[in-house]
Amino acid sequence: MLNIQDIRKDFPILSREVNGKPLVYFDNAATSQTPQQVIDAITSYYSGYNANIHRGVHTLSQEATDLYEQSRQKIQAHFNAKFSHEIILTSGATDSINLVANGFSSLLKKGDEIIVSALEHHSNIVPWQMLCERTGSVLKVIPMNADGELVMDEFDNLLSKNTKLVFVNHISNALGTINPIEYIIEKAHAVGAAVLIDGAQACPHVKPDVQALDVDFYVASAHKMCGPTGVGMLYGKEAWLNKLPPYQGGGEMIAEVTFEKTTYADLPHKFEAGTPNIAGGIVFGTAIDYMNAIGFDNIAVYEHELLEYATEKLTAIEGLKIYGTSKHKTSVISFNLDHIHPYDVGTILDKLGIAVRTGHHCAQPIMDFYRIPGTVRASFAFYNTKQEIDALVEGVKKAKMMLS
Ligand code: 7TS
Repeated sequence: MLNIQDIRKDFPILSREVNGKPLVYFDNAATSQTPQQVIDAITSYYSGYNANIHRGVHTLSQEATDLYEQSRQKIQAHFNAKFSHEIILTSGATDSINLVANGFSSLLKKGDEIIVSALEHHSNIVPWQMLCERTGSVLKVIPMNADGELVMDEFDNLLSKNTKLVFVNHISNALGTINPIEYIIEKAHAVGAAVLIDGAQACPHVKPDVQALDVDFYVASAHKMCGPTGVGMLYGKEAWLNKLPPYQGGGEMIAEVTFEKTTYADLPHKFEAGTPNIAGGIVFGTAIDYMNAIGFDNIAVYEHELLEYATEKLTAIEGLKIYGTSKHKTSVISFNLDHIHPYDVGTILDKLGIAVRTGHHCAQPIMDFYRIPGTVRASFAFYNTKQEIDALVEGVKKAKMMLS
């Protein structure tokens, strides 16, 4: 059992007010809040050992390098990667996806097929469209049903010997649906396709095991899992990372440079050109330690309780419709009030100190499917409470009264 009141003390922002009301932070799917332990680790870096990494003989540089590499090992252990050099530190999930999409430019040819899903974030659609434009490959889409689930029969039909890549998110950021990635990976591998799983929305809720999944690529952003913005990771199987060409050229990613020919560094540095977000990389590990100390099993049980509680209370409001009603979902509730624009509901909730996201959540095809401009999205984390959900429910009732 989690002691939520104790956990909340770790997050200084949770005790602030917004518009004269206690902050109720329900925009965790956009970014999570930051515990003091992570804030302290950022301060320690800048006040104690700020230096560039992998290049200095001096003590500060060595200390920073050691902690950066230790963090990579923590990330490796967390995701159960076989080698630490299979963990590439990037600026986030978007960067990780673009790295892979760019690499596949040289491996695909006209007529090859790429499969994405109807539930993707734009960052897992646009880079593949750009890749198709460059290579003449064709993008195919696994459709969704009214509950916000992927239609697996259709996926089976899309697969063929031409399928080279499949990209699906682990959990939908707009609806909360948990996708059957084990099935998708197995079926894609059976036709010889590689699979990238976008775990940006999953990693705050579950602990993926990349070896058990046998996935080729898995991406995540630290800022959705109690870490800072501007840092994330790409897991790739060693064989795939060796096959992909470098993404960006620059310092740190080379073995030797002459004007005639440059040779590239070994993994992971081949994909890490330039000075990275050093503090971010180091405290990504701190954030993972923090979440593991709370425990992903505890998080799953508690967040499910919040999801059920909020679903029941919100559904009882007349005229409120929830989008994303799969039995397999995490603590994201997307909803609309009859005839009322989501932005107007969000604005009234903000006046009451309640932070939600409104709009298409960077997943416009989902909104098109439902023929709506967007939704109000409340996304819960392990530090939220039922009392906060009560405040949301009262706020939504108030918005309905004011806007009807
Ligand atoms: N993939 C998914 C499933 C996401 O939810 C997000 C961000 C991204 C990729 C991109 O992550 P980034 O860290 O590179 O930006 N999702 C959201 C959201 O739902 N609201 O704001 C960001």
